[in-house]
This record gives sequence, C-alpha cells and structure tokens, in this order.
Amino acid sequence: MEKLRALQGLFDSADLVFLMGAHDAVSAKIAQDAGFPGVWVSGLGLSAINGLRDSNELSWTQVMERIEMLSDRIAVPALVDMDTGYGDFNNVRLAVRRLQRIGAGGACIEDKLFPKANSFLAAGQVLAEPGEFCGRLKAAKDTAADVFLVARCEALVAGQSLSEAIDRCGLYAESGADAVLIHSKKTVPDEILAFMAEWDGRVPVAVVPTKYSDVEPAVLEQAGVSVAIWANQSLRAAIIAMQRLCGDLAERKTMRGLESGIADLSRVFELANNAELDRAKAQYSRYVPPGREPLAANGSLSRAAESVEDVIRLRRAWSAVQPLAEDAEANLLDHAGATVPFYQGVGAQKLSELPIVDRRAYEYGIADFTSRAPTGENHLNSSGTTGNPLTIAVDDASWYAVNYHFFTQISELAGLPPDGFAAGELAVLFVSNKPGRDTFVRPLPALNYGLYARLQLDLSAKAAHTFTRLPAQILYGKATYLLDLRAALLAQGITSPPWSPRLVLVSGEPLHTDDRARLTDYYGAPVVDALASTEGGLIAATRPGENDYQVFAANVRLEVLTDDGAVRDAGVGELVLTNLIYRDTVFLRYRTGDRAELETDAGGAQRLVRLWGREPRTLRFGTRRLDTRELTERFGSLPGMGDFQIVSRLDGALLRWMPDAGWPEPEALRRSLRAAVDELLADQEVEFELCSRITPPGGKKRRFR
Ligand code: SPV
Ligand code: MG
Repeated sequence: MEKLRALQGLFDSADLVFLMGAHDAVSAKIAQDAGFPGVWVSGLGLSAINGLRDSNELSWTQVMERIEMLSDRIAVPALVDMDTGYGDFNNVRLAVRRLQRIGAGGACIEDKLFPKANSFLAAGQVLAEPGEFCGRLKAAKDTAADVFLVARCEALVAGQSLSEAIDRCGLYAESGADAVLIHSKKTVPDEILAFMAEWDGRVPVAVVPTKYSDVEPAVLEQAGVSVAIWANQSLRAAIIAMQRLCGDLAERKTMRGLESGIADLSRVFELANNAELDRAKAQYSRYVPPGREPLAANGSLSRAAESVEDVIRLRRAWSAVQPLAEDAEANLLDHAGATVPFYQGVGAQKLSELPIVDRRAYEYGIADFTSRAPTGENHLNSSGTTGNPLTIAVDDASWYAVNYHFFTQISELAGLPPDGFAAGELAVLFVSNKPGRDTFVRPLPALNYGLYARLQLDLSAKAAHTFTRLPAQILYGKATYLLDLRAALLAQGITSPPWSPRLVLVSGEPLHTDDRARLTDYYGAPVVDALASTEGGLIAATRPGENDYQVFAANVRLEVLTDDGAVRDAGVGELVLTNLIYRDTVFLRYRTGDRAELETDAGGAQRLVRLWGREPRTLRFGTRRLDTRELTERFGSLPGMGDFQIVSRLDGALLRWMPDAGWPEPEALRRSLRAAVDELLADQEVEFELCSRITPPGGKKRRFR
C-alpha cells in the first residue's frame, strides 16, 4: 500500500521522474542508493541474468520469487514488468494477487500475446485484440486495488498508426489503468512527441527511451511525459564490466592492477546490509530475560569473561609456549608445514619463500589456515569495520597473549613495572561504547593481579560518574571513545578529571596528533598508541611522548608491500604481518590493509616511523595533493576544534566539522576554519557541514576520504 502510494506520487508529480531498471535485488539496491525514487523491474533483465530469453521462459512464479527478494531489499517502489500478464485475464489475476501480497508497488502489462516477444525484435509483434486486453486490465484492477496498474501500448512498436495508439490508450485508461506506457523503437523521440501532442492527459504517461536514449529530459518533460524508464542500462553496464574483468583475468592470471576496478568486498557486504546482522547479533545472539541471571554459555564463540582459575590456566598455557619463542620463525614454519593445509607440503625454509596472502583468502577458506589439530576452543572476532567480521580459532596461549600479556608488554614499554600494580586494585580501565558486551572485571596475573575492568560508555551522566569513581593506572580504549568520555565529563562540568591515569593507552583506529594532544591535556597522562588487531595481536606501539612505533619482535615480523608490488623489510607500503604466536590459526605474510613506513635495522629490530593505517597519506584536491598531516596540523589545532573530516570530491571538498565539547563560540571557530581553508585550499569549492558527531558510534575514525 505504501509503495503503491509512493509510485502513484511519482506518476502524479509535476516533474519528469526517472525509474531505474533493475534485474535483481542488488541492482535495485544500487539504483536506490544512487537516488532513484523507484525501480523498473525489467522482464528482459530478469530473463537475461538467468541466461534466458525475453520470451516468458522464466515462469510467472519464478518471476514473483525474484520480485519478492528484490522488493524486500529496497524502500522505494518497484514497477514490475509483467510482460503480457502471462496469459489471459485469469493468469493476470493470479499474478497481480501475488504482487499485491508482496507489496512491490506496481505492475505493467503490455498489449501483446503470450508468450511475449521483446519489443526490439523484428518478428512476433502481434497486438492483442483491444477488448481482450481491456479484460486483462479490468481483471487486474478488480483483483488487486493496491497495485498501481500501468497499461503498456505496443501499437507503435507493432507498426500501427498513432491514432490506433491513442485509441487503445484511451480504452486502457477507461478499463482501469492508472497510467499508460507508450513504447517506441525509433532512435528519435518523434513518435513519442506526436503521441503526447495528441494525448488528452486523462492518465499519466510513461516512456522507455531505450532507443532514443539521447533525448534531453526537458524535451520529455515539456511534452508532458510523467515517468521515463531506464529499462536495461544497468544490465548492459554489468555485462561490459564482467566481460572486461574476465578477459583481463584470463589473460593476466593475477589481479594485480585490476583490484581498483572492481567493487571492494566491503561494498558487497554493505549491499547485503551485514551491519544490520551485526547489530542483531549483539541484540539476539544471547538473550537474558528480564530479572534472570545470565545463562551459562554453551560453546559460545568468544568468551566474555574468565574466572580467576581460568586466567591461571591460560597463563600456564602461555608459559608453556615460551620456549618456542627461542626460534619463533623456524618453529612456526615447521608447525605450518606439518599441520596447516594451506602450507602443507610447501617445504619453505624461510618466511620469504611463502606467498603473500590477503583477507579474502582467509574469508573464503579459513579452514585452510587453521591447524588440523586445534588445541583450544577460543575464538577471536575481528570487528569487521573494514569488511566482513572474521572469526579465528586461537589456542589458550594465544588467548592469553592477546587479552593479558598485551598489558604486560605495554607496561614494560611505558616503563610501568609490575610492582607498581597492586592485587585487587584497578590496573586497567577499558572504555567502550560497543553495545551488547558484558561488563566484566578480570585479574591480570602479570600486573601483580591488578584488575582489568570495562566501562560501558553511553554518553550519559552515569558513565561519567562511574569513571570518576574508578581510578586506574591505565586508561584504555579507542581514541574516539576516550574523547567521547572526555565530552561526557565536560558536559558534567568536569573540566579536570578527579584522577589521572599513569598512561592513556589507545588502539583500534588511527591516532591523529590533535587527538593525542586533547587526550594528554585532558587526562593529564602520556599517550601510548598501540597497533593491534585480531589477526596480529599486539603489533607495535609508541613509547610515551614518542611518535614512532616499536614493533614487538617477540610477537610479529613485519614487511611492507610497496606500491611497486615488491615486498621489503623497509620502506613505505602496506604492512605484511607474520604473527609468531598464534598456532591454531596462522597468519603468515598476511596483508593487513594498514599503511606505514617500516624500518628494520641490521640486528632485525623493527620500528614504524609513520603509521597511516587506513588513512591516506595525501588527499587530492583538483590537480593538487596535500599531505594529510599538514591538514591535521592546520585544522585540528584551531582553538575550539573538536573533530573534522575532509571528503575530497571531484569538484572540491566537503569539510565536516564539530566544535569541541562545551566550546562556547562555534561561530569564531567557523571563521578561523574558513580562514584556514582560504589559505590551504584557496582554489577549491569547499562545502562546510557542522556536525554533532563525525565518527559513527562503533565505527572507526576516518578523517580523510
Ligand atoms: C524490459 O525492460 O523488459 C522492457 C523494456 O520491457 S524494453 O526492453 O526496453 O522494451
Ligand atoms: Mg519487458
């Protein structure tokens, strides 16, 4: 009903409206995302993507199954090309009844005979006898009042006269059609314009400019056309794109240089709305009815908490693998060669003899990278902010390394010896706004059994007050979350927090210099930025007050994949990671997606001189490129700036900005921002957008796009 009304609105609108052709759910979704207010579900398209002819080879029920899937995935209405209605009035009744139940929006029926012939074929353009076709329309309207009914007239396509077309369309309107569609296979719109000059306008008119596709929209609009349909352009674009890729790949046998020409997998997941499933999982994968104790987890994917006994057992497992660290690389190669399918039989003596693998390889074949004899039942879930979440199996020792030893290594790096922590007192306060995770407290054996607690951030006064009562030595979280906490505290008038940690530890997204300064100034402690990931565990971290990142040689080996495609142990490029600790799932020479500048000294010690992560090094404005660091330094340091984001566009840039929490003079900030823009981006069209928040909750900061 809703979609019927929406479609009616489009046909009634004073302006010319375009419907985009779709042939499946994904093409419909793409059309909707591009801004089309409705789609045309093409009979030709539905047939073609199934390798069938546009001659009713797909049965009407097969059509309806596809329409149901398609319609469910879009919010805009669909006008369904029902060909001739699949037979006589009775077949029409069955089909529109089903369409009404689906709630797609509208049906279009053409005045030819079953089985239909595509309008652009020379043969088979036999028109239905007018009275019989009017019966089909009347039956459709009587059966399904909630389907917007379009009668398509093929008189011109079949070589009949203009007056025949006008007469027929008049009859169709009187038989219940809500609109008519006049089709033409001429390469100029003359027939259509002649029709419009004669048509009395009793119902709106739709056209399909497949052959006269050069026509200017103003010409159709002035002629009084209500709706124009791009029936099959998306289908034809997809065919060319697939042909090109298949041809290239068949010849080159590598995707190098081709990746940028195809959709990222993250776009595929976005089209299927994976994010919704993640949210639903948080809500439903474990539900505790009100007033009930949390139910015992049975084979749950990732553990939320461990008992003290658990922690001690995990620590023992960790101690047992320490001897492996003696010659970690050789050990790992032996292990992988013997027990991990992907590497079995490769017989590599050195890491450099192994292929580089990427996220896709894991997504499609995680079992190939998992030891045949997994030793634990722990699983780690990657956040999935840059693609599909990945779940990997890790043994007890690796679990300990990721969740517990991490803090030992960070405290060592920051010069906080274990005896500075006290048993039963708070060592680490972890702040997060991810929904659906339990609050928990765990002991950290290597920090003298100091405690690790999680604070759920919800921007309310409650989180701010809880924070004031939980002094910890290490305050830990994504920079965005710690800044959110700062905003929540400032909103309570707390301009200086009642306690300062010894260390602010951030991880999980790029740390920009201005954010680092905000965190240090507010929390009154040095910041350590850690690069850690599900696949890599703790990879590298800055020392307090320093900008370069020391690589944790006991945990990982790093290489870089440079822009010229070489893999080196120094230089600028995408980090390639070998995790030396994981045994159940191995990550050997794995492309992380993060970009950095790597140095390796003669003794093998490594550091990252710069870490861009997923942020670009430079951003293009017209023909110029600017260093993103320069942009951060200029914009991020303006008095009162809370956060900003620059989206580079073909014709300029969008500058999203947000005053700092409690900043009293947003107008002054806007002026200084304008001055900075005039200085750095004088030749650009820059649109300003004032935001109340820039990084979406749960998302990763992306300052430059
Ligand atoms: C379709 O898209 O299936 C149509 C429109 O009927 S056209 O192929 O242009 O005739
Ligand atoms: Mg068709």
